[in-house]
Amino acid sequence: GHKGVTLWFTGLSGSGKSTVAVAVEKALAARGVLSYRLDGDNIRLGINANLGFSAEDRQENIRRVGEISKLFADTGVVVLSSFISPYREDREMVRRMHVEADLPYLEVFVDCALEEAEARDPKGLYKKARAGEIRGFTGIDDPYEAPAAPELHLRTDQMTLEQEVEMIISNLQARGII
Ligand code: GGZ
Repeated sequence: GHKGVTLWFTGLSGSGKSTVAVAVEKALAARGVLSYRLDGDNIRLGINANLGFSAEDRQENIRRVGEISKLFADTGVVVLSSFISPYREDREMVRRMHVEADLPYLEVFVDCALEEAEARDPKGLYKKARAGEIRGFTGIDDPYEAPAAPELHLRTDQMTLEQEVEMIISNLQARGII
């Protein structure tokens, strides 16, 4: 059996948050562990369709996703939440929600140099941000506050995906979560 937990992936656009979460989801499924992924693609089109990218909207995005993550974790699911979540204060709010509900919470810093994320530019958004076609883009003309003490620190510009998955799975095992 296993307990619920929220793994909170934070990092720049293009850092690899979703890629790692998908791979961890696969590894968990292979072990018979139920997980669920939350990210901008399923959240910002649905429940948070009314939110943009101002500091206030990002905070509300993170607050709602934090509450949703908490509810899933409370049912025993391993929640994989991938959001840039650029503000330390917003991430600490989500951590507090979980601590107060006595639910495990692990912050995963998906750390990638801006130059590398920008070189990847899978959706061409950095290019648009540099051209001024998108304003307030994280890392370009909007802040990203790196975590000071994440439970897990993945350097996606230096590690393989397999190493990253292994690091997360063994950490969950060491904590007795799976
Ligand atoms: C950052 C933006 C922006 C701005 C659109 N800044 O690479 P993506 O496309 O798929 O990931 C980014 C996603 C970020 O949504 P989050 O909900 O994770 O952000 S936050 O946690 O800050 O609320 C990017 C796209 O949305 N995108 N405009 N201005 N990313």
